[in-house]
Amino acid sequence: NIKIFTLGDALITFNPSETGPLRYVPSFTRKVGGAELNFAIGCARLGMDTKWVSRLGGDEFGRVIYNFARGEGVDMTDVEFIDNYPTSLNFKEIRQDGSGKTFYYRYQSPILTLEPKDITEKMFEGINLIHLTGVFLAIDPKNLEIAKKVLEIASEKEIMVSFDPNIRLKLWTLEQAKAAYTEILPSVDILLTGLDEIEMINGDASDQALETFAERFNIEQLVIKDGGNGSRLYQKGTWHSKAAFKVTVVDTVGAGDGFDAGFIYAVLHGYSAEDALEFANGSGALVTTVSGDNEGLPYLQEVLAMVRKEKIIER
Ligand code: KDG
Repeated sequence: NIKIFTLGDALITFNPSETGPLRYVPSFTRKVGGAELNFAIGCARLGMDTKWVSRLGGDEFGRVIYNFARGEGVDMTDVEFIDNYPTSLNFKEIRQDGSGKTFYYRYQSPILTLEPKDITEKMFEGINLIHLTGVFLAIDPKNLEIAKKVLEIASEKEIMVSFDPNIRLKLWTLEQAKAAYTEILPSVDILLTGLDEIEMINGDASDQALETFAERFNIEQLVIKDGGNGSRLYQKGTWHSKAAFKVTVVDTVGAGDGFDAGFIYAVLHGYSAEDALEFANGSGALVTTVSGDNEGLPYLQEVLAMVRKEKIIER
């Protein structure tokens, strides 16, 4: 079976009981979030063996995240509980159109205890693809060293690398983000970025500017996610594109992670460029139809039903 590796921080996510400004929201539902964990759950639901490396608070909320991720079938071998580092929190504001704002309480994340020396070759046995995101890099400057260690092992073992910049300007500045990405990108095979993000990173998102960007960093597959407008892929000098699926949006947070999981599944299963974009669009769209950062991540049959427009028998 295909094996995926990812690494990152998770949080307890509080979803509001009502849409609109957070100051008027009286109650929340406790859920689980974290870009890389969402990705890991997405991959696991699509049937891939997925390892998530992390550190969790040695508290009740750390247990919630652990049990949730384990329940989704994620390989938790390299997840440890850390005492005296409370699990981070994220309160979400959701607007009527399903788009969101995040309010982090993320001051001393347990993942700060992860060191480059904790990354060992053994973690990568049988791994086909490594996925990193900018959220992990944004949490602490030291995490760039950890990412570099992961990338060194990737290059030694010739493991494919995907990266999602996941810009979080509440965690660092654009200048800091760009400096870190510049160090990571030369090792990236598949870049999965939002159109708004690549515009920020590159200053210009015209086709020509993106082609130059892909060539500069030697990125094999440059994937541009554009929400309701669909997605595009630049590969081997050619652009491919696919329109988005029309769905009723409830909560957009996590859609990008769902797209990433879908795209990686499709690439590792030999899909053509257009089919991979379509599969990823379907996977991302389904995330937005359910409240929460990862609850809507689809199982394989659900994406297949969407892209082939087949019916699932419901009753
Ligand atoms: O991509 C979704 C994530 O943004 C969410 O689950 C929380 O990791 C998170 C973050 O830092 O925003």
